[in-house]
Amino acid sequence: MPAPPLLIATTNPGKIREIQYVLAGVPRRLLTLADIAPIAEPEETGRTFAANAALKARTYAAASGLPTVAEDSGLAIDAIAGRPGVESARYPGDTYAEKFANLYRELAGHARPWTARFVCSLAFIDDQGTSAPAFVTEATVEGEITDEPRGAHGFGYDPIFFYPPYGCTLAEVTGDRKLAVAHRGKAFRAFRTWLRDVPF
Ligand code: ITT
Repeated sequence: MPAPPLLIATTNPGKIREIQYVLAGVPRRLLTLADIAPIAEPEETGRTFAANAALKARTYAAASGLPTVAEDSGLAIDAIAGRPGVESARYPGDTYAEKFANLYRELAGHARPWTARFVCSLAFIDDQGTSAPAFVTEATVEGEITDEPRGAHGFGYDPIFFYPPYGCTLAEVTGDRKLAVAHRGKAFRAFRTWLRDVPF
């Protein structure tokens, strides 16, 4: 019996790379949005990561007719009440260099350490988006915002996210070292384990 399909529903190339790495070897035929007819990106209206993950999974499952996994993620900084949070992708700045500069402006005057976490909320829908997700999970990684960006690996806010056990930012380590400890790696490993036990 051929492996059933699984749509990885994200438009973010950094996420795709990490998710494909973690899900390699699962008994599913992994598809990305590039493999199917174009689907309009849903507006992320949820106020929580979990709500937006479910919204994305439902939208892409309904439009594609495929079992679909989606995630919503972001950076939550304690000194500024958890911002940018669910707005991380839309935080002001056309480039990440600009986003970092704007964040440093916001953080100026707030006492250090600037503790923060990355959050990844995952939702999987195995029908056509008509019911509640069959699997959800949320994972985090704790760290601190650095004084200046460092490192060229990873994507997004990785250069300003200092991970104390490694003594460097998540952009200064290889992809597999990041995934071993970070939010997306944890969430998708939990999903991978769950998928293994699902009969198909
Ligand atoms: P999709 O909705 O299509 O999945 P997106 O990038 O718009 O792509 P989100 O709305 O979930 O996804 O925004 C997540 C943002 O949070 C992402 O664009 C980065 O700015 C940031 N982010 C999430 N995970 C990150 C990570 O591992 N490293 C660095 N930044 C991260």
